[in-house]
Amino acid sequence: MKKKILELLRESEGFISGEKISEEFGVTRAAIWKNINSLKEDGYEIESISRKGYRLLSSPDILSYEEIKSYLSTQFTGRKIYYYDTIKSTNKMAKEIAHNEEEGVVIVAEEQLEGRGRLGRTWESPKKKGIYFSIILKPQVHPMKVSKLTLVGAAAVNLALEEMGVTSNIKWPNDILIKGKKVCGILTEMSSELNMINYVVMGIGINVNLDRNEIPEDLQDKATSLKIESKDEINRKKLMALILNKFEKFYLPFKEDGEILQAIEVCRKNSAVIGNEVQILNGSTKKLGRALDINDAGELVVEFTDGKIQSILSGEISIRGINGYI
Ligand code: BT5
Repeated sequence: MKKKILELLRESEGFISGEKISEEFGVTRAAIWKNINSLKEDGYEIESISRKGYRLLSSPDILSYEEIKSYLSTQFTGRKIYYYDTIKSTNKMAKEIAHNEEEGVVIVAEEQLEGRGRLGRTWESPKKKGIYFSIILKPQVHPMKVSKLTLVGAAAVNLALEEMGVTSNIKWPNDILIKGKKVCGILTEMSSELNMINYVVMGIGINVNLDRNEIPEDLQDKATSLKIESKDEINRKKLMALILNKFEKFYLPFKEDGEILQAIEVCRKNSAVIGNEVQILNGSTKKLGRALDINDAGELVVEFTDGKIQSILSGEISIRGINGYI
């Protein structure tokens, strides 16, 4: 009922009377009053004037389905969204519910208390300053193909940022950088049998409206936000929807035959890595080389210092910058 009343308020230009809302939904005036109050508690600014009725003045800056849907053009991605004000980790929650949910379901939170990176690392997720969400996927392809899915997320974020007027680069396989500093990280996790995927969870975290002093001390020299770089507040609702739109477009071919050629092309064109000297970290060993390309399987092609050329399926790399490897 609350959602329907919100919809009606949005659609009506000017005031809508309590009487009209009661007629529309067949509920009492008291019930309407209760729902309006609940919407106000959610952050909607609603003016109420006796004999005139109710008018929506403003909507809160939150990432619920109701708020992002006007920008969404997907068939199934983000058409069901579990929205949390605070959560430990959207990836953790997504994995808990994935068995009973359909592909495309999204878990989003305004804040994560235990946001996670790869290998047990942390993802800083301050409240309402970023976008933190996870998408549940159920592709019927071989589990071996899943690691390249991260590139679908990376290409989607890169193009969505471009559409918002922010130029970024993709640091294979899971980071988005602006001028060499990390603005977004992607964590892809999977549950599978030997040759069948149960589910994949792709978590995307983006630093959106953080000011410089809101970036944690230890990340100051390697992290940034969209606001810091573009010197403007960014519309989080629109950005999240654009990412989901582009994600679905790149993901559909993967569902068909496990290929993601369009996404890989975006990752190549906007790569922060190709042509640069890189350090490949594998457990405790480090190898130096030059990144040559990303092949059609989504692997990074590297020429090592001994002249050997190898394709790397997934892993940790750092790029040589002016101050050494970052
Ligand atoms: C990642 O790991 O970059 C994956 C991050 C995924 C976060 C999303 S948010 C929604 C979903 N739910 C989750 O719990 N996670 C996902 P990795 O490549 O391992 O990078 C982690 C490293 O990035 C940390 O060790 C820090 O050095 C740095 N870092 C942490 N928070 C950051 C931030 N907000 N901005 C930039 N860098 C950060």
